[in-house]
Amino acid sequence: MISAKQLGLAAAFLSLCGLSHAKSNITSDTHFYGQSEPVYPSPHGTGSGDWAQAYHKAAAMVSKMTLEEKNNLTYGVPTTENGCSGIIQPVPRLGFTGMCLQDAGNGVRTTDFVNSYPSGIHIGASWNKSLAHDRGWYMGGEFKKKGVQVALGPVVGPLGRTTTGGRNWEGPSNDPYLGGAIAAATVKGFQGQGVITSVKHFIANEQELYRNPSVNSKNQTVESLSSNVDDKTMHELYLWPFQDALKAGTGNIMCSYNRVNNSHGCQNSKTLNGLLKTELGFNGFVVTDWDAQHSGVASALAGLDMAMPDGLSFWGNNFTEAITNGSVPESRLDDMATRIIAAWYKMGQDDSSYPKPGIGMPYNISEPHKIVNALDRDAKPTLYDGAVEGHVLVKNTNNALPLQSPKLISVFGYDAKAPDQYMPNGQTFLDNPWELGYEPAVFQLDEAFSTSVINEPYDFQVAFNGTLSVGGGSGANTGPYLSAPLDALQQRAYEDNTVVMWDTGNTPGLNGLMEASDACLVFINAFATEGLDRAGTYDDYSDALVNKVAKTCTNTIVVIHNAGTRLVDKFVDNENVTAIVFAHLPGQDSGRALVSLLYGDENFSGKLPYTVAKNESDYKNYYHTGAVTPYGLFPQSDFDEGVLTDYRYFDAHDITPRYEFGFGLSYTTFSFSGLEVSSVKHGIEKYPCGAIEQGGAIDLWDTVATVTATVKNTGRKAGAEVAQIYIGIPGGPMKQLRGFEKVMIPAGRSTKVSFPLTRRDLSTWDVVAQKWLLQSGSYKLYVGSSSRDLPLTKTMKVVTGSSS
Ligand SMILES: *[C@@H]1O[C@H](CO)[C@@H](O)[C@H](O)[C@H]1NC(C)=O
Ligand SMILES: *[C@@H]1O[C@H](CO)[C@@H](O)[C@H](O)[C@H]1NC(C)=O
Ligand SMILES: *[C@@H]1O[C@H](CO)[C@@H](O)[C@H](O)[C@H]1NC(C)=O
Ligand SMILES: *[C@@H]1O[C@H](CO)[C@@H](O)[C@H](O)[C@H]1NC(C)=O
Ligand SMILES: *[C@@H]1O[C@H](CO)[C@@H](O)[C@H](O)[C@H]1NC(C)=O
Ligand SMILES: *[C@@H]1O[C@H](CO)[C@@H](O)[C@H](O)[C@H]1NC(C)=O
Ligand SMILES: *[C@@H]1O[C@H](CO)[C@@H](O)[C@H](O)[C@H]1NC(C)=O
Ligand SMILES: *[C@@H]1O[C@H](CO)[C@@H](O)[C@H](O)[C@H]1NC(C)=O
Ligand SMILES: *[C@@H]1O[C@H](CO)[C@@H](O)[C@H](O)[C@H]1NC(C)=O
Ligand SMILES: *[C@@H]1O[C@H](CO)[C@@H](O)[C@H](O)[C@H]1NC(C)=O
Ligand SMILES: *[C@@H]1O[C@H](CO)[C@@H](O)[C@H](O)[C@H]1NC(C)=O
Ligand SMILES: CC(=O)N[C@H]1CO[C@H](CO)[C@@H](O)[C@@H]1O
Repeated sequence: MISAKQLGLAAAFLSLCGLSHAKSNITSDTHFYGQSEPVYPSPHGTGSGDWAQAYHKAAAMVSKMTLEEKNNLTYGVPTTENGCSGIIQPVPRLGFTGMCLQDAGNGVRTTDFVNSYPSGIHIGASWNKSLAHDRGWYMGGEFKKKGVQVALGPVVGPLGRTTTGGRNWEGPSNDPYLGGAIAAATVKGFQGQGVITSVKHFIANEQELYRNPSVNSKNQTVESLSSNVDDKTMHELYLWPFQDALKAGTGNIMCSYNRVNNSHGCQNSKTLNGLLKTELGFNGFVVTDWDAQHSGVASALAGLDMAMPDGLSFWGNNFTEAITNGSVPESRLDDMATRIIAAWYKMGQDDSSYPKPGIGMPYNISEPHKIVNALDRDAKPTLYDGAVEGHVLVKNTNNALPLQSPKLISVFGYDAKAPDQYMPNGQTFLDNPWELGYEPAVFQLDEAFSTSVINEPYDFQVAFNGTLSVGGGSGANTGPYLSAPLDALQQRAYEDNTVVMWDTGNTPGLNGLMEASDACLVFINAFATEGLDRAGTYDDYSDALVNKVAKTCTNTIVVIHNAGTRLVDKFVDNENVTAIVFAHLPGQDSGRALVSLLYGDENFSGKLPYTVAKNESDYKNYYHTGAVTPYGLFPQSDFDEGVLTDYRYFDAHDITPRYEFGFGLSYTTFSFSGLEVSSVKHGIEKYPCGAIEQGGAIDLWDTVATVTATVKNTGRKAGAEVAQIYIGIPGGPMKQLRGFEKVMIPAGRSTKVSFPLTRRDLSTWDVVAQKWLLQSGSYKLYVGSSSRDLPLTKTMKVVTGSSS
């Protein structure tokens, strides 16, 4: 028997936004039960679609396994044989070789002879799906060579709801459509190599503060944050990019640390059994985020399939007892095992040529170890193009850029040079903030947190000890080298006969020379890491540095390596600040890519994957939330803005941003014309009725309408434009991104772009029918170069067959 408590079942219903009425301090979590709807039993994987063969093979293998062998597939064991983030033991007698699960988003972590790729946010800013695919492909090849079966990425949640969220940089965008498209391409690239992707963090993991249970200053346990999300917002926003990744075939999903409607992410039956495994037909397995398991029987029944990094707390050896005494049906264990083995077969990991788990992952990188060189020369163009395309130019006045054979440039700022220590391949790896000389802010896990975190000084926000090419935490890794901006500028100076002066200390002291400089480049950054939300989106130190240089230098060019949104209003209107580049997190080819852009060998083609406000008060959720008494021990975050995040919120409240979502300049100009709706399927059913395969009802992906437009390069240089289509769906936000195409156009030439719109693209989530609803009505179409530069508009009528 399982108690209501174990299942997280309803004791009393509590409405989503009705959390403010209780007066006394809450000391037990029973108060919250019932917010997350129970969905049982856990559905068995169906092996639908292209999973059929893998399921067939998996069922055959699992049927030969003993109870203990099946059980052993479901949890990690500690090992000193390799440095994998987690391992699953082999079952040699049946030919299952085991698994290595390894971080993460920027490339293989905690090992050597691997590349450090541009981060998620950087690829989001490229708006280039084939680039995302190629990055996944080459990165996947490295994971494979290192003996990794499951790569712990890509990230599509957080989705940037909290502007200062510490992990926003790991995912591509604050917009679910852009994030989903980039993630789907990434999954296809990775899995094309035979590496299973773990798309994470499922779900509504929108801040770092309170992500895990903690102990406060009064020695009380503070539960992990509950993200309270309504059903419509869940589907239209947070679930959307996961759905794309599922459709793309991901073999694994990682459940998150946070709670959803007060039920832990890894034992929430509604999100796992309901949304993921029933509605979206997931055939693969669900793994916990590390140590995110909080129950044994309950998590198994709620749909969790694998516990990491170990089974010491809940499952482990003793989980078999829960099967034999009937608390968990053996069919659930069979389903867990089948899902895991099926994913393994589907990627071809049974092939004897697949490197053995952990073969290139030394347990301790500082001790002698066998070198497994995963570097692949063929990856070089992707590393470089990826670094180039994620730079976004937002200001360029007085023809500041591109630089034209300057005689003298001066370089300022802590972010220009290579890090003082640790690179390349030093003993410590650049994956912890404190290794950058960056001290962690102290978590104040009680009611007082808000003031103490918000007022942290600037040094909690910037990485002082050298250029920032990746954020901190499990998304980070270390490449073979790091091309720092100052090094690349000096190389270029050698070629051009330019003089480069620099002062990367804290006080620019090159007065005199600054006045003679053709350009002054100021490098600043905005640091972020897993485990810590950012203290803000701008810091006085960096802003003052920019203004100080601009006091003397009339051509001040600002380059910001930003791990998330960075406000620029402290210097954007300074007459001497002539150019601003959001350089994001380019990975190892950082400096080389930047210099090509600054000198016009390459053209800027990136666009902001988030909104830059004029002021922090313009954002709805600037800081993390949750510490509201009387729920101090049970932090709550009500997602009551619904789908109105990022540009949807700015549109709804008529707030003018500094730089809007989708914006970015080029060295050339583009015009748009000829918006046409080339086809609309009328008379189709208003609800999808197709079979459920992984990704959901298959007809959700049918093209319902196709829209075309012409983009012309009206300038004198070749360049790439990202044509974007936004749609006003009846009853929905003013407009939402529903298509984009990045096209390279020679000077003076035109290209036609086409936006196929699927049923899902045009639908809203119907909470009563529990289906995507395609409405009969007028859809407003907007096409252009950013979310606020949309010169082409049209109204498209859709008439469904069975509308009343
Ligand atoms: C709730 O807790 C706070 C902080 O510990 C305490 O000051 C307050 O008196 C408590 N209120 C009640 C109603 O117990
Ligand atoms: C959370 O609660 C809201 C409001 O009751 C509901 O719409 C939504 O479906 C719930 N989500 C989950 C995952 O329980
Ligand atoms: C299952 O795993 C445990 C370690 O957790 C190990 O001791 C045991 O031998 C394994 N059983 C089988 C059948 O592989
Ligand atoms: C997008 O990326 C691909 C692969 O790196 C590249 O070949 C292509 O030129 C890029 N597209 C544009 C328009 O820049
Ligand atoms: C904190 O609580 C734990 C568990 O309740 C207890 O073992 C420990 O002694 C307490 N520590 C202090 C400093 O009170
Ligand atoms: C498993 O059970 C044994 C004895 O029944 C107990 O000593 C041990 O702590 C249990 N292990 C776990 C991980 O619960
Ligand atoms: C069955 O075993 C599990 C795991 O040891 C335990 O949590 C549960 O309470 C047991 N149930 C019964 C009815 O004995
Ligand atoms: C790794 O090896 C180095 C050098 O032998 C040693 O100083 C360090 O403590 C080791 N680290 C771990 C986690 O074992
Ligand atoms: C990082 O920079 C800070 C501030 O300038 C300095 O105190 C610290 O020593 C530096 N750390 C390293 C590892 O260089
Ligand atoms: C811009 O540069 C000129 C020339 O150095 C200087 O006089 C002026 O004060 C500067 N403006 C600002 C806002 O610093
Ligand atoms: C936003 O406005 C507040 C209040 O006027 C001000 O203190 C803050 O510096 C502004 N932020 C920026 C980025 O300008
Ligand atoms: C990425 C891109 O648009 N590159 C072009 C930028 O402009 C130069 C000079 O016209 C071209 O050579 C690049 O192909």
